Amino acid sequence: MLALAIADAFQQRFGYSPLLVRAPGRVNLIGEHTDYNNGFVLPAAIDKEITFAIGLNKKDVIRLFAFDNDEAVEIPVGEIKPSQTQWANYLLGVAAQFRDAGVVVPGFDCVFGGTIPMGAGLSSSAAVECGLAFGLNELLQTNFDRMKLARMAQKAEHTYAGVQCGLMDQFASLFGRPGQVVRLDCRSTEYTYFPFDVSHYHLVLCNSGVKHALADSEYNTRRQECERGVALLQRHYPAVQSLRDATEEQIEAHRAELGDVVYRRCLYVVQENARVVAACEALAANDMSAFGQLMYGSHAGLRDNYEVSCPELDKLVEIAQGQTGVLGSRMMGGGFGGCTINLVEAEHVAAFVATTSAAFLSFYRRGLETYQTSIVGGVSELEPVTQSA
Ligand code: GAF
Repeated sequence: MLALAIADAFQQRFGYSPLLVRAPGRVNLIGEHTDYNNGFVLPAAIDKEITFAIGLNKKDVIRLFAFDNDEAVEIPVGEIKPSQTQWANYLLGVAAQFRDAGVVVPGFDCVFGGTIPMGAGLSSSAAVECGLAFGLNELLQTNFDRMKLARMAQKAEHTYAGVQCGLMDQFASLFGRPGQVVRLDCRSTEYTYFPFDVSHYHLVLCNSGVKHALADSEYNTRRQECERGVALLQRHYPAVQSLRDATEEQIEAHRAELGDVVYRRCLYVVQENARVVAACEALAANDMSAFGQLMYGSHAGLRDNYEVSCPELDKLVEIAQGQTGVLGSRMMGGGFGGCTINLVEAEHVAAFVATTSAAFLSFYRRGLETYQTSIVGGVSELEPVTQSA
């Protein structure tokens, strides 16, 4: 059991008993690149998680240990700053957020490891940030609420990982509920849970195995393109504070002024927001085939107008489309690689996995990893586990 191994590693390295925390990764059913445009998203926390052992060490040092790659980083508590070691930045960024919130951060120890595949678009980095934020909040008794912790984790990603992400991933990791997806309004931060019936429909992830080095810089570029669109639209419509406030008609009316690229980015975001709203109505009405059609529409927009897909993701969606029992398929997350998410009728899951894997193998000459996810609760403390001597 992973928690036992992590707790053991902590005890052996540091000689005392830690607090244990689990933090899940996420899927997003629909609503991509809408979060930083003040729009809607529809994520859920999944049973791929990071486990943490954390404790205060009564020394002036932060000692971090990545269990999965057997690497340690130490930094004096008075000198929290970005590290050369990428994984450490997700943790140090969170410590910096506590410090910047006026908390005197004492020395602490953290061992972490997990089952979220890296670079698969399942938000392993947000899980790392959120798990430590939750753990420090407990140990330091700072009483920040979950929304504040999500924002601190998001800020850690901005400042220490250099990705100007929205709130979705951190929100999903902290606010997940078993068996439910959650629609977040990223403008008001109001959220609504919807039951997701896993006895009839499964969410199957297909990992393209692609991780483009450009993903982070392209992500930031998309965000800038949206901001440029808002600035131009605002000249004509002062009420447009973000793309959430814009309409397709407004974007069409100023197509030439926006220019082709910014026009298509804005159009995608406005249409995707509308798709999330429609998808939630379909979910509430249990109209899963309408829901699936919206997923296909999302993929087409991400591929053609937002231009964040890649050939492997497009191929996976193409292979899925038309298979018996497949209601919807699309790329998920930031893009440029990672997974597709597929809405599949329960009795057709085995055939879907077999057919898709065979088609992918024959096209790319390499195997396809697939994950059948279940929807779990957000970040929580784990019961202490029995440790070996
Ligand atoms: C990444 C980001 F971290 C999220 O905030 C979100 O923008 C997503 O890409 C795209 O929807 O996961």
